[in-house]
Amino acid sequence: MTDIPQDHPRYESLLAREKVAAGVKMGITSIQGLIAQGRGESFDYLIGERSTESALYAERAAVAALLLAENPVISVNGNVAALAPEKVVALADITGAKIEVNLFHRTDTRVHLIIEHLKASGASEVLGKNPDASLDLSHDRRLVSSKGIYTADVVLVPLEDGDRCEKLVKMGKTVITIDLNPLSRTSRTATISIVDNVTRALGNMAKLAQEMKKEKKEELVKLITSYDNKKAIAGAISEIQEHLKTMIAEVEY
Ligand code: PTJ
Repeated sequence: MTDIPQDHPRYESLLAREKVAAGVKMGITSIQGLIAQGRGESFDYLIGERSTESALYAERAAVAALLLAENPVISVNGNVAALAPEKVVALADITGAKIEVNLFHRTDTRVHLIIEHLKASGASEVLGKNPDASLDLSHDRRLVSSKGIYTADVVLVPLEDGDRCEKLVKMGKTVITIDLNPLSRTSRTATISIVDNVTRALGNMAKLAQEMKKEKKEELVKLITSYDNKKAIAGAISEIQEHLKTMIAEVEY
C-alpha cells in the first residue's frame, strides 16, 4: 500500500482507495469492486464526506434492530472485507451477529481468503464457505448458509446489489443497507437505508451499539417502531442539496 501522509487533506479518501486496491491485489476484492468504490467516492463528495443527521438516524434504528434480533447476520463482500474488517468484527461482537461472506463475483478462493482475512481481524466464526441454502436469485449471491442469512431475521448488507436486498425483504427479513447512493434500488428497497460511507457507518454503529446495549428493550423497540425509512432517504437527498448549495455559495463568493 502507498504510504499516504496523515496531513494530506484527502487522507481518509485516499486511504480507503489504497485499501480497496490492496484488497484486489490480495485476491479479496473483485476488480469490479474498484468501480464500486469510485461510484461511492463520488456520492461521498456530494454528501460532504460526513455522517449526516439522516445517516445517524438510520444507524441508530439499525443498531436497535440488530440488538433486538434473534438471529442477526452481517453479510460481507470483497469491498467491505478490504475497507473495514475490524469494524465488522467489532459490530458483530457487540450485537451478537453472525458474519457471513456472500459474493456477487463468487469464487471458492475469494470466499476462503475473505474468511481468513476476517479471522485475522478477530472473527471467531465466519459463515459462507459451504452454502447449504439458496435464495430465489439467478446469480451467485443466492448461495447462503441455513444457519446465517437464510434464517436471519435481521440482515445487514453493506454495498449491496438491489436484487438480493429485494428478495430478502420479500422473505420478511429486516434488511439494513449501507450505500452512499440514496437513489439506488438498494436504498429504495431496504427496511433501513443507511446513506453513509461503510467505514464511517460501521464505526458509528459499533459505538452506538456499545451505548445502546445498556438501554431498556422498550426503548429499542420504540426506536424501531417510530423509525421512518422514507424520512431517512428524503433527508439524505435534501442534505446533499443543502451541501451543494453551500458549495455554490463558496464558488460564487
Ligand atoms: O465482492 P463482490 O463480488 O460481492 O462484489 C461487490 C461489489 C461491490 C463489486 C458489487 O456488489 C457491486 O458491483 O456493487 P455495485 O452495484 O457497484 O453497488 C455498489 C454500491 O455501493 C453503489 O451504489 C456505491 O455508490 C456504493 N458504495 C461504494 N463504495 C461505498 C459505497 N457505499 C458506502 N461506502 C462505500 N465505501
